[in-house]
Amino acid sequence: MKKSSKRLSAMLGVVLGASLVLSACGGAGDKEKTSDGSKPASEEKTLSFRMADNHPDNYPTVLGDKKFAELVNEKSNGRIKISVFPNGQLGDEKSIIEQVQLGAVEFARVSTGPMAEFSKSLGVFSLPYIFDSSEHEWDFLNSDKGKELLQSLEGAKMLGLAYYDSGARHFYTNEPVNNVDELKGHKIRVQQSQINIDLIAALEGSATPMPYGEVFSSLQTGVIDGAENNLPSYVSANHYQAAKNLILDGHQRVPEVVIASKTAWDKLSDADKKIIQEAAQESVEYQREEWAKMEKESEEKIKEAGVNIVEVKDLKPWQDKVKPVIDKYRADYGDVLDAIDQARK
Ligand code: BDP
Repeated sequence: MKKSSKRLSAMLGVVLGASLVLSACGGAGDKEKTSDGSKPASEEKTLSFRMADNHPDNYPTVLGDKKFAELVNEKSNGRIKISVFPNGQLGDEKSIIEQVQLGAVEFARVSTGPMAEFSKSLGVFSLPYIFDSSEHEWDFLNSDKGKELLQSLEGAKMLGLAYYDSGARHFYTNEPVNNVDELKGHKIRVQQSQINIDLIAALEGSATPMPYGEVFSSLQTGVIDGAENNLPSYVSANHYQAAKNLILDGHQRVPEVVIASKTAWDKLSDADKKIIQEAAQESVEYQREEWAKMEKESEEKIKEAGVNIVEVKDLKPWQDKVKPVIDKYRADYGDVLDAIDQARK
């Protein structure tokens, strides 16, 4: 019942979204003057857009989205309105990316994990242990190559506007896992991409790709033995209540990305594009501050909840075991991997 009503509202959303794009952007390229010679209608038209996020209200990405929307509204003197739909209200992440490609949803904040299946270049972020730290990751994201990747989505009918922080991902399971070899045989949920499937295969587990929103109940019912994510997701999606064993291996740093639909984008004036691009970039600092806060809070929460936390002192056995994944994808991502190495201080 709940699921079908969700689906219905998502479907209605597609129709509504499409009509919004039409009414919002229909005249954006129209340079005609009005009969009294005042400004072209396109410059005065109010534009309304939707932005999707699969996290709950107050999660750092949703706070970032709202800051982005607020800045766009301010910079356009209230003319451009972006309404944020959190909680996966407009659909799961994969379907959101598809809707953005179609122009049915104009903006979204998604993980670069599933984006890999739509725009191969972003797949590099799902490769294991390529960043040493948050600083290393962000030095790369802010480098020319990092920016180039963000701008590489046009072929997939999207635009990358900004990266958001998503920390490091760790494994968590219903049974204790004390070292890399103990992951063997576990059924682990992963983000929906081939690299993630290969990663679990290298760790001798069995990969179960599925949408994020299904992970909690799948952990509870035993459909999967474990999953992996950053600490704020582990806590806010309640995974920590179902999988109480956490091993801090930090296998990936998969940044979030704010995307725009190219269909909607192409109908915007250059001035409006600039407003939106600047607002997205300006929202990053705030999102990262909120991220840092929630990472700390989540750490406290899992300690209080009595989660069995295993530190990984030596990453070498983990890195050795997943080397075939890096080897398999080196041909695809060699230049980016080199740039990531160079961003290491
Ligand atoms: C979280 C990302 C979210 C993904 C989720 C996942 O913020 O966008 O949907 O991971 O594992 O960290 O699918």
